[in-house]
Amino acid sequence: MADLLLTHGYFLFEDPKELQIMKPYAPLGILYLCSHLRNQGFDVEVFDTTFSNREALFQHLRTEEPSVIGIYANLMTRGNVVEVLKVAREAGWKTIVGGPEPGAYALEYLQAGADFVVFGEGELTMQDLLEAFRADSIDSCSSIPGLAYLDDTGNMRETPHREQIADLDNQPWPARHAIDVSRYVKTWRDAHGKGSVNFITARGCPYKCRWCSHQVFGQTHRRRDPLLVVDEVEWLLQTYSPDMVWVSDDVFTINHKWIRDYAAEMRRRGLRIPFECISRADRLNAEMLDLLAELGCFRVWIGSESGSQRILDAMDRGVKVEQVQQAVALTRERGIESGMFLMWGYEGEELADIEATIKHVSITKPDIFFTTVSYPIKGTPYYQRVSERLVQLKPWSVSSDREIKIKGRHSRTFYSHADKLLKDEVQLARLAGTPAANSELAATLRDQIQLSRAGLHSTLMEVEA
Ligand code: B12
Repeated sequence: MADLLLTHGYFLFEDPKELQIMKPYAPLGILYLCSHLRNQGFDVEVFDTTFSNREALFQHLRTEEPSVIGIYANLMTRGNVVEVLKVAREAGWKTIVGGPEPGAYALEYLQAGADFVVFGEGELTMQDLLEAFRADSIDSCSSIPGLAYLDDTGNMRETPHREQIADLDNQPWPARHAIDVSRYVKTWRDAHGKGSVNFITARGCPYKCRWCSHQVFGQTHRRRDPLLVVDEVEWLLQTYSPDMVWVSDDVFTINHKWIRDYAAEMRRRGLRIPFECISRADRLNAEMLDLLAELGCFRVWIGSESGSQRILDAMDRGVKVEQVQQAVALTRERGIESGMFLMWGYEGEELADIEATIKHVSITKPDIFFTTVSYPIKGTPYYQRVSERLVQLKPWSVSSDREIKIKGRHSRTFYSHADKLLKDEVQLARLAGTPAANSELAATLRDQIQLSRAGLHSTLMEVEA
């Protein structure tokens, strides 16, 4: 019987959308916990659910001798995690949840069957908890920082705040050998012709975008020593022979000196691997993009969010629309693809802002863009701002923050017209100046644009009740 079983509630084969995308990545959070706790002498196992199914996990929980289970949860996996909690408890396991969501819904998770909710980084809190369990002094848990639990009367108790790990370089790499990372690489390769692995070079994002969840790392930003990151990259390449990598940092190019040092070390060791990463327009310039290109970057994702400066300012995004346009142009000059994230329906967005976004994307012409209708993540200033207008359509345990309705906002139909309009306008803009500008396709797009714009106007007064 291990001291701890770590798992997460993500089942790739049960998720039709993710199956279409087929770009799974190893769950780094629980792998970091695993390596840290193993280094402290605990016997830790990982049940990676990604390629498994809930029956197999439930079977494991029912047949193994119960000890402690630690489950990662985010806003998409809540329903699954609640089910796992129920089965684990019934089978006699002590249950702990952590990750980006539970801290914002501590009471709900405790009432759903968690014995403990861990806030923020889990390494040190889990270590203290396992030590308390080992000493059989469960009462001492009330003195462990970074926790919530229910007391004998069913009231939630929160222990003091847990300080973050000061030096990430003293932490071990994630315990990738605890799971089958090669299966991730193979899944990528089978679906896309390229195998990929992920790693992080830093923790936390210092920016204050009002809709973004800072539940785990707050507003801090801690970077790893670039030389040690290169060690990990070198090991990843030797061990898994991926064709590309994904740097899963929130903003890879925050610290320009760091990127210079990292690039210099990769150059010194003769390492180059195609990769994609996320950045911000204000943290990209010609020098950074030259270095990214040299390192093998083939795609940079830039949070663009809106083409309306008024909305960007309302989000506290800290970026100018023109900066995004310049960053995409600089990216293109270096043969790097640009990907853009866009958001509809943020507080205060009017038709004119939507048109501004459409114009912005049509002018900028990123290689790919994704749109989302904004949703309030619990714990964010955006959630706070719209909290009085939120309508939970389904019970908490079987829904997610993505499904919360915001009263008074435009209807889904309205945003689907905006989406269609955006896609067609951008496609038409791409045809401009080419022989296809007068093609049948262009004529069809113009017709569709007219229809979508009419749809947008006719649904303008439809609001969520
Ligand atoms: C990589 C990533 C993805 C990858 C996931 C691949 C993977 N398996 O990692 C992809 C692209 C698929 C993805 C998708 C989505 N993501 Co994402 N993603 C990230 C990102 C950028 C990095 C994750 C990471 O590796 N972190 C590094 C590790 C070290 O941190 P960690 O996982 O949080 O783990 C620490 C603690 O949480 C804690 N901990 C973790 N597990 C456990 C378990 C226990 C028991 C305990 C005690 C503690 C504990 O200790 C760990 C070590 O300190 C984070 C942002 C971030 N910087 O974390 C967003 C983030 C996790 N994603 C987020 C969101 C919203 C999504 C999507 C819903 C987006 C969308 N619109 O589709 C989807 C959901 C997909 C799904 N079905 O689950 C949010 C989650 C918010 C929330 N409250 O849940 C985050 C936090 C971004 C944000 N700031 O808003 N994502």
